[in-house]
Amino acid sequence: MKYGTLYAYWTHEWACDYYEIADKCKKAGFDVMEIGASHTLDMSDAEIEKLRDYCKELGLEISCNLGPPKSKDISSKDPAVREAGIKFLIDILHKMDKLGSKVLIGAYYNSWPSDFVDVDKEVRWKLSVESMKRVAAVADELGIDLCLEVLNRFETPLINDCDEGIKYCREVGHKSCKLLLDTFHMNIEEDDLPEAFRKAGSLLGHVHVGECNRKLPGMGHNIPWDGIGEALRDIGYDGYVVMEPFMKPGGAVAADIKVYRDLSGNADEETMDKYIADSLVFLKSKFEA
Ligand SMILES: [Mn+2]
Repeated sequence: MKYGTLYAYWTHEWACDYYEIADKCKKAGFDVMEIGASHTLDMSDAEIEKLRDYCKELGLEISCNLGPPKSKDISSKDPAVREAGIKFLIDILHKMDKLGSKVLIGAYYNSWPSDFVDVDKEVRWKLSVESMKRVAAVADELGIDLCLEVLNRFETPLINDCDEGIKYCREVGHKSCKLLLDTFHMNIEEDDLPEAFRKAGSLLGHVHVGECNRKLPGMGHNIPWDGIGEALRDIGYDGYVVMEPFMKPGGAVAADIKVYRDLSGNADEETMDKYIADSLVFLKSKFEA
């Protein structure tokens, strides 16, 4: 397993300086930096190559995290919106190919954050699967994994637990179509977290880790880290394990994630750096046993 964090741990806005973040990831001991996938579309090929080479030199791999806007929802009943969404995803895959990034994660089987205006699940599910088949054909060719994130009921009506995720992947039926399980969402929806990881088995393509309130792994007491580590070892999981902590209020990140209090104990930047490095040591002690 390789360990990483979402870049937004250190930012209040979704935009950031990835060179600065890459240095912080490296300093904390990570192997993976998770970036915002849509940012790759704003980068020229030269900028993509520069970031790729910089991360390579640091020994950092890159995963890409995506929440598409409503205008690019591949489950939309509007064919023009679906087409725009499919093109958006395929354009990102080609940028990722240039970046050397092999994992596109997120709930891009619909838009995010979902507004729950149209919860006609059966119809939107079918439209989403048909759209995803076209995206997955490109991902197959490029050797990029589409790791679809199972979200809790407050963030999407479409895929809320591991069973639904498995069903969706099977309907898409492409080798690139895999699952992302996130302990924060699972804590709300699954009966048994380690058992859900076992059920996902070889379909598991990516893991997000965090406590039930999105603090760093090791800061709480509700997530069964020992059992999850055991399940991941049992299924032979060798992908990325990426932290997705959100502990600070303020800015667009906190607004989208709904963080309205400081969960860090008003930590300064130095303390935040120490928290995440300590969390990585904790996580490895549970997962690498
Ligand atoms: Mn997540």
